[in-house]
Amino acid sequence: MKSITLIGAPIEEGSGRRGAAMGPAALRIAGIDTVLAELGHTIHDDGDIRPLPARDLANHPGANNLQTVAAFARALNDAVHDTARRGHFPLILGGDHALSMGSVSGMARYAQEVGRPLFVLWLDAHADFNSPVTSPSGNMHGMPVAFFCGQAEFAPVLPKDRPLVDPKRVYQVGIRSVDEREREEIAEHGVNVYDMRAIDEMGMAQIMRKILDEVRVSNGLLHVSLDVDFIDPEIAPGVGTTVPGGATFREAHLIMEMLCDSGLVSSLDVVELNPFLDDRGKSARILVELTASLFGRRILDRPTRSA
Ligand code: 6HN
Ligand code: MN
Ligand code: MN
Ligand code: MN
Repeated sequence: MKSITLIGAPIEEGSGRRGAAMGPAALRIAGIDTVLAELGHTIHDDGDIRPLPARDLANHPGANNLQTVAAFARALNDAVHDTARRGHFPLILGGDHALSMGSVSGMARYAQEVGRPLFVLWLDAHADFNSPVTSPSGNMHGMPVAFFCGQAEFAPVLPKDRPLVDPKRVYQVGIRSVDEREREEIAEHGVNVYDMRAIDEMGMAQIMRKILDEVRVSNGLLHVSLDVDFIDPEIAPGVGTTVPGGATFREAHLIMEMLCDSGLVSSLDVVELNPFLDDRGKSARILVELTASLFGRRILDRPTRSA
């Protein structure tokens, strides 16, 4: 059983619209803490971080709301690192995907201290490998992967000498919407991409076995970043950037079940939930179910519920 620390990160300034700041509240209302406690884990809820904007940074034309995004990145870099050092599992409740600039950087620091390589499983419709130079929108939730790989150094958001993630240890699964410059960047830097077509052709189980084998042979830590838009919008509509043709309910659960069995996962982001766009809490509930699968709920343990 694990000691899990919930860290709410109500950021929406990294996305192009309002609503994701309500994500942590919706995940709590959907019962994320009770579900995990019922599985036998110890839950510490650290509440929501509410950092003041980073006024030391100048506004940047290609990085919308940089001061707020940087403030969350700095706060999470520290909170996630401290949580992992205390021996707890950091579970970050988003908030838009820009928060992963901080959460993944914090885990990269921790991984370096314990002398293990950090791998990242990026479950998303998008590659999130833009920079202020390449981004068509300027929205920083499209930039976290480039950032924690050291490929978007345009402002002193975090120290330049911080531990970075090797792009060859990033595995993107579910991808189906990539910008032109992003496509060149992920190819150039060797990011591992399993797009929806790869899932169709190979099946999720084979993809996950390959990824988990890589992490295992390297004795790595695995950070999982789950963007709501990874899942098909028919079943998870509560997100601002829906793309048709996403993962099914079972594909998403299978990933979580295989991750649980592997015992390799060190940390998790649940991001991009926009309760304002959701359909009566449907997406929040699916995210809670998926999190439960990652922490040990099995099909035969799922209670029968009346409709
Ligand atoms: N997300 N590639 C687009 C952009 O604006 O950079 C979309 C990014 C979406 C980000 O879903 O986390
Ligand atoms: Mn994303
Ligand atoms: Mn996305
Ligand atoms: Mn590059």
